[in-house]
Amino acid sequence: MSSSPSSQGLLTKERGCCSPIRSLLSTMPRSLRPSARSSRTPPLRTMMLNDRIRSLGTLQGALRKAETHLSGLPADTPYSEFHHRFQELGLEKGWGDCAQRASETIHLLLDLLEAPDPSSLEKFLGTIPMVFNVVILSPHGYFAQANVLGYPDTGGQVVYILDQVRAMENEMLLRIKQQGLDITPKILIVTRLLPDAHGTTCGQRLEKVLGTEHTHILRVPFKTEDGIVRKWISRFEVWPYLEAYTDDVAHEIAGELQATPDLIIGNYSDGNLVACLLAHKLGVTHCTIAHALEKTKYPNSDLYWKKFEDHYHFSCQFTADLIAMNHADFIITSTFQEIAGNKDTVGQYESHMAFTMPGLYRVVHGIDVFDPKFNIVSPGADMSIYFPYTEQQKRLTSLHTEIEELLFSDIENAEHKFVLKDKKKPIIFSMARLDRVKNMTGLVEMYGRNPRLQELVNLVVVCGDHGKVSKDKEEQAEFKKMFDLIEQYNLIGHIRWISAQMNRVRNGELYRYICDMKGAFVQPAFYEAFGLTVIEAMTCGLPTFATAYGGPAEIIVNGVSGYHIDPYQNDKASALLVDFFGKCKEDPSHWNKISQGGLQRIEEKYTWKLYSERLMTLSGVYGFWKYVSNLDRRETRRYLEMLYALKYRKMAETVPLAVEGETSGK
Ligand code: UDP
Ligand code: LCN
Repeated sequence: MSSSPSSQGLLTKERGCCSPIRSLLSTMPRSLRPSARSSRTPPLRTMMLNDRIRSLGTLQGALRKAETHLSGLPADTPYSEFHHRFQELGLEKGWGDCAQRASETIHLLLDLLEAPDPSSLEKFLGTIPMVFNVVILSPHGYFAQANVLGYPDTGGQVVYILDQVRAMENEMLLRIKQQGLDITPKILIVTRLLPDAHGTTCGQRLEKVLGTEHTHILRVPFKTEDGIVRKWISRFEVWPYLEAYTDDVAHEIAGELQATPDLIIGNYSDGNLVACLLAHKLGVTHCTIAHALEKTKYPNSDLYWKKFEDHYHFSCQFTADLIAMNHADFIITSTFQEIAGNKDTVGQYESHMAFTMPGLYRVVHGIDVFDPKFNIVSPGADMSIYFPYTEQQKRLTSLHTEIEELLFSDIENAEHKFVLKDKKKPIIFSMARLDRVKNMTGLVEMYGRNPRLQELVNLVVVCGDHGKVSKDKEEQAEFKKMFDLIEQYNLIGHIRWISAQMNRVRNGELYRYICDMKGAFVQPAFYEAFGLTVIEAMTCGLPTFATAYGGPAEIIVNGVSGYHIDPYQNDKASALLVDFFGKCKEDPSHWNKISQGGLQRIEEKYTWKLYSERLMTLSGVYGFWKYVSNLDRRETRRYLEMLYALKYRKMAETVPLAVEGETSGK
């Protein structure tokens, strides 16, 4: 079920180098193409080439003349001063905003026409204007800019997308400016409209994303024959709504954008399926981001799918994942291990290569993990919120009274339970949704089993909500287990259990406050696809101990920028922590060394700036490749259509619809 060579292969295919170059000429943007004409539709704008260029020969001639013309101009000559000459030659806006940039773009294309090589092709495709309208799908859960984090189904994916769009918009604006264009980009995050919004903006149709100019959240409701679905629906139960939802989304985005998107990005299984259906329908470049597929989180969930089916509906989910990942023009992952695993664990994608769901189907070629459509583009943390504790002039000291109340007050209320006895000790801190896989209860048990660790440090966990009874079954069970463990190990006086914290700015200062106390962050998950909390803690300079299963194993270089812990070996993990805090007591520079190591690792690999530059370049490369390889991929697409119509659709119909009137998941 795979296809599509990389940019590496574009120029070396059998058809010879001229064919892709001819395609390059025909894919080069000449105008913006609005999808439908209406009174609000902007006029068509010509870009890069006009009608004088009708063949490769005339293009080459024009480029050489333009190059000669530009060589006689000062490097910073604005485009307006040479646009008449460009138009005479058949060249329009889009080559660059000044003589030097236009000359570089022309030079690149001439090189490509004369001596093509993959890296110049990638550079050229990343330089020319290709992407102005982007649609990002993330249907499930509460998607909003405030008051949602930490609830079931609402975690890092929301943080990731909100940070991603800010970085992408900046990068798009920068590129558009450098290309010498005056086009306004648009990004739409499409999520579900939840009429029962519960103190959030999830019931609002359109919401501007803070810190952006041209990015909005567009909310479209799930509908059935009975009308709009009001209640929250777990991510495991969204399947029967998605086909009708896709049609509604297509209609809404056409109205909002007044144009066909240039790129559609899906997130997680449901978003990826809707993105796939939309991209298929509109013929648009399709990118998928998995975040955390369930197959790796629930061991043996394929073999024992029947046991899980009533609650998790993995039959729908795994089929949807196969369809979306094979349809995608390119796939973005946060780490290498997410694709192909490491010596100890199976990668998220790797686990879809071959598997059996007895009585349902056997997958012999689910995905090719060597397919060049896979790209590692790692996210970062918002550096205006998460910055090193040492940057004293930026520190939010006005929040310290609130933070001290949260950590140390002697009161127990809906926000925090249990009181710390010795408030001077360093803190082991952890924060996550109260999913079983996050293993927050495992951390409490690990701490409870080691009296020496209790002597050295306090434990502070942020998870769940003391103020509400959860409707999520896993969360309910974890809640009970946590109370039981605190009692069993007699942890009162050593532990503080704080409810989910929605204020990211304060959370940033909280990580730094724990740095001031020479504490550490522990991420104990049984499996963590990536782990934004790990990145946030390290970006603040907090030494981090994180699971060896999943992304953190790659984010952290063990012993240098933090430590790996094995969530299945509690005593070994707690011994490592005892060793660390013991060493730090004797030699405080040890703490600084690990803190510095973490900061350096982040700077080198995990920033949104690096992310957005790469994503925009990839969008150009794969947009071009989609055009060149359309014929080759037709058979895969037909097969996927069949899988969707004959298998997936029937499975989705078996998932029960939500019963209105019951209270929602928050
Ligand atoms: N988060 C938060 N408050 C909480 C729990 C989590 O703000 O009570 C944030 C956390 O800072 C991070 C995200 O939610 O930005 C969780 O992302 P991660 O990748 O660690 O895990 P996920 O929830 O996506 O599985
Ligand atoms: C979902 C997860 O479970 C995390 O591991 C990731 O960090 C997050 O999405 C963002 O990709």
